[in-house]
Amino acid sequence: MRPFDLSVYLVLDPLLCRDLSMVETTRAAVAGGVTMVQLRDKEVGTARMIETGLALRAVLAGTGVPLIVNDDVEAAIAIAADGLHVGQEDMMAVEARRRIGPDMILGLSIETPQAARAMNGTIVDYVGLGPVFATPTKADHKPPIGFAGLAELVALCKLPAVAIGGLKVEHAASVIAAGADGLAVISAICGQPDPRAEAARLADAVRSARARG
Ligand code: TZP
Ligand code: MG
Repeated sequence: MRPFDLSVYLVLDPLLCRDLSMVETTRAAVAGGVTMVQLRDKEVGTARMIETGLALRAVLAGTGVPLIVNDDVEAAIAIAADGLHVGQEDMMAVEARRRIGPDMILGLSIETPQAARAMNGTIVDYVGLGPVFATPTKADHKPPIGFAGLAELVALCKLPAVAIGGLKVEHAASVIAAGADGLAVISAICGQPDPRAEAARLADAVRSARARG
């Protein structure tokens, strides 16, 4: 498995990316300092995921930034992505690991202490914890957990952890203080007038939060 850094984890959303495509948003965000990129598109099938994924792979080649595919194991394998991210309602983590093999990064969404306790930590490489705040970006999200809930899940999971849900640059210090390794964001980067500058602000905020911690 390739090494990964959860500090600033960009989750792509094709609708929010608007005028800039997901590919152009990624190019800008990586120049600004994002450390992970996830292709997440709930509206399209595997063929389209593969097409976009290959374009993203080309943009990320040589940057050291891993490409993670949300939910679509076939697409993840077809494009030789660096990783796969699954939610609780998606394929079981065990089945996902079986399909992708031992070397691909596997991320799992955890929303409750029950899910954290039920997780098989030996087959998962990192957890996505949240939503920290309510967010219009995900229609059907679970109740927000806040920073106290985030700290509880970090402690239960004992794995590299990235927080998600309504996070902006001003939340970086609290996310790091809760014990997470970084912030996953959609709307803080996708659809922003200057995704590169927003990514740089997030990367700086995480760096200074760590330096202070
Ligand atoms: N999972 C939990 S909240 C969320 C996902 C995919 C959406 C996060 O989007 P935003 O715009 O960063 O709040
Ligand atoms: Mg999913």
